[in-house]
Amino acid sequence: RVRVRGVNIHRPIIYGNTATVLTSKQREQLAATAPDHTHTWTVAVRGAASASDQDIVGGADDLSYFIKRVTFKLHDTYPNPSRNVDKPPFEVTETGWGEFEIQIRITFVPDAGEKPILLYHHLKLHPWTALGDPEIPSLDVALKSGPVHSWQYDELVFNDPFQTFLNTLLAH
Ligand code: SLL
Repeated sequence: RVRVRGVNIHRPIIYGNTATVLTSKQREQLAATAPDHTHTWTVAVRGAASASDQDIVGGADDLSYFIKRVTFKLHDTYPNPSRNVDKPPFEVTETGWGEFEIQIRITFVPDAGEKPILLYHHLKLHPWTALGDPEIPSLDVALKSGPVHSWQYDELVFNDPFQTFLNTLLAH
């Protein structure tokens, strides 16, 4: 297997979460199993198309040609906190009551010969509030301000990639 020396190629991604306050109907449905849950949220890793890629539709967000698995390590209060996702969309949706740090491990396809990389995301449930207001707004206030979004842009960089992996990346 040949490495292509001096080449580095990157793939832009975003990772993070959206969160919304549970409706009273959703809370009713959870009353027996998780009466303390207040929010539903989705944590995800997605492709970030550059402006010039905007016209690439369908599959622009499918990272499975170079990502084999994304493991989202949730807080220990969750059953089976280590969640493996082996196909797109690389995301986990859950309900809960609290914010915590999520460890995101990205494993590449075997052809890549790349070590997994670790990212950390602080799950954000509560909207930002004005100075002097409570840091965690009441559910009524949060409901009115709509879904919370917390996303990071990043680039997965491959230095001296294997020729076959480089071809795979360039073919997409
Ligand atoms: C806190 N350090 O104390 C954080 C921990 C844990 C969040 C937050 C529910 C889990 C479940 C859940 O939201 N855990 O019931 O399955 O704020």
